[in-house]
Amino acid sequence: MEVEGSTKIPAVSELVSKAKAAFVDKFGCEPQCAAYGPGRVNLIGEHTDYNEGFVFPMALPQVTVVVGKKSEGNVCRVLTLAESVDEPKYVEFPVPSAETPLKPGSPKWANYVKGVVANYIGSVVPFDAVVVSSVPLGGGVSSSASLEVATYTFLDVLTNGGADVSKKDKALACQKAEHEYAGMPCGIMDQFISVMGQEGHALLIDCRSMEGKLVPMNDPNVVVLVTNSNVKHELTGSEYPTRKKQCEVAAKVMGKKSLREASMKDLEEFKEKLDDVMYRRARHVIGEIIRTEEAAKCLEQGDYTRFGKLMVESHNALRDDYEVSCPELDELVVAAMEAEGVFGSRMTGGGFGGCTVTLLKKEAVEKAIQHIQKRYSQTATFYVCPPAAGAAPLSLS
Ligand code: GAF
Repeated sequence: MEVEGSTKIPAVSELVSKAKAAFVDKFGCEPQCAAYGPGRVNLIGEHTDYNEGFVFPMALPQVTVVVGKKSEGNVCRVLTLAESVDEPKYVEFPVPSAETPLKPGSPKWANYVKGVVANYIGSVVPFDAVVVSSVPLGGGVSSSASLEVATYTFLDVLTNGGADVSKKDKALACQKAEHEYAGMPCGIMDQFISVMGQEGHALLIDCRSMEGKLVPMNDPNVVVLVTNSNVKHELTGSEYPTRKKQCEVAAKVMGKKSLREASMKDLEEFKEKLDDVMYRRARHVIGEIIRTEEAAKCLEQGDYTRFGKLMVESHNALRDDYEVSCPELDELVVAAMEAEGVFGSRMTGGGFGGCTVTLLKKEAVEKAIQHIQKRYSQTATFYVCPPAAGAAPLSLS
């Protein structure tokens, strides 16, 4: 869909051509196989996955592509063309073994690849590969999960394996890669949706049972607008584990395994035993889990007005109780809510910068973009994003 003011999302085939040309240039031969993993936007259900709650993301048409070939010897060689990643953009590392275990290090981008290689369920063979991506980096739309999942799917194709490994186990292996190699104690949402997304659907994920329910999202009159604030406050890294810990402590104080088990009534009952910060963190999570389940029902019923209200409630709780928003994201949400035809808007992802997600009438999108940009103090980037498919192998012909 071409929309004035929005950035065109490159087709996957374009990324493959780019990666193929770079592969020939770097390694002097044609790649044999390719795979991709999408980024994601979370419609609602923020900071609930590591509390065993509900999340409601959809896969994005922006993807990471890996193309490559088995190689001789014992070394994996990877070149990335992804923009704004740390240098160097080319790395070599051994196929992991007892004698040569992999370790995270620098450059940081390669840790996601190495982490997946180390956690791959099956035996890894040496390979040469090129990575390209259209997922905005540091935008809170899971560029890292898309790289992990693309790498995992690429290894499946490369080794003709993976057939006996469930999608859930693949997502869990990629999550482990992120924990161990990027030091980010993330929940399961990003890897899960990157593996399991389906075109024209959002996915309600129950992070306790690990079950997903696909909800159709294919009303031709309604669109999802992802707005990149183009700011990233370097707080996510340190603040994320702090939030996770606060939630665990709050659950413990209430005698619960996780905040999923706690109700608003429990929270009020234990108010005196929780300090103000912990109380507010738990209030966001408990409220957000309720909002997310309701939002999925609203989408099924086509009740976009209520869905939009829940999005705004979610944003406000993330801003005031969970304290993971920032002035730029707040500005974008206020501006979006002033525009005509907008049902709802909120920050999406970990927070402290990155993107907002807005649900609005298709006929209103161009004017909404103009309005948001006019009111935003910086330069935003806009993407109109139809719900896309999860990771898959790609043809090279
Ligand atoms: C990051 C994490 F990786 C996810 O697991 C999730 O917790 C999200 O922040 C917040 O909802 O993307």
